[in-house]
Amino acid sequence: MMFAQGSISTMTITITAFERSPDGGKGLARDTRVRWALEEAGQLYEVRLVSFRAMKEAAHLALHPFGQIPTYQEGDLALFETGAIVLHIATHHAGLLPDDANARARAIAWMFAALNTVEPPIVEFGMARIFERDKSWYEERQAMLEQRVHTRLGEFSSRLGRADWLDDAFSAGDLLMVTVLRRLDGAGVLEQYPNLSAYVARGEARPAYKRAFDAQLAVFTGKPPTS
Ligand code: GTB
Repeated sequence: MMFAQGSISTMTITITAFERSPDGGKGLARDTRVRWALEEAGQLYEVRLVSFRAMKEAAHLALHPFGQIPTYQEGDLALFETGAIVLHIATHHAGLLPDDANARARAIAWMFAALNTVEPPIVEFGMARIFERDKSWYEERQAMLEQRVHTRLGEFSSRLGRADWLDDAFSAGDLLMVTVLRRLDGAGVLEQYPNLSAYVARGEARPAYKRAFDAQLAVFTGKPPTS
């Protein structure tokens, strides 16, 4: 598959994604944030779909030591970890990081905050909902994990306040934060923070996000993206 927007890198960018994402095309797997960053940056990219089995085989492990998706290849460069991939895209193309040095540093701090401070409790909470439901201690642990998510969301909600984005303009920090918050889809948690729900909706309304979402959904529908 190949998706085209805006200016073109001289080298082909290839990312990997699930051949069949367990989310059924809801855009919750982490290739969506890389697709979104590439769309914001106006870069063409190709997608190589990998099965769960292939992800653990030598060829893929050479690209990703933990046998996961997404990976990113561009010429001689092979990257894994979505934070590093989005930062690479944001560093080399306009649109995802401000020019002002301090604003740029703040945006990068928010990228780390999204992945290092906000994402872990959200992922832990979500994983328990999927894999631990049959455990005798599920309810008790789940209440604790949900409380940890609320702690972070409450703090983040206070900081975001009425602002549209984390700083003056949309940045890679917002991109990662929105994708992290989207992992709460269906949990009935984010809705308790109207400013955060609106923040996620603002991210999802961006044309670049829509193109990224449609492209990952097309893996399921088998139909080419419409936007
Ligand atoms: N820290 C790494 C990064 O940011 O790149 C984490 C990468 C990662 O967790 N990749 C997952 C993976 O490859 C896919 S995104 N898992 C397979 C494995 O570890 O064997 C996580 C994910 C998977 C599925 C859903 N879903 O179905 O809703 C959501 C998110």
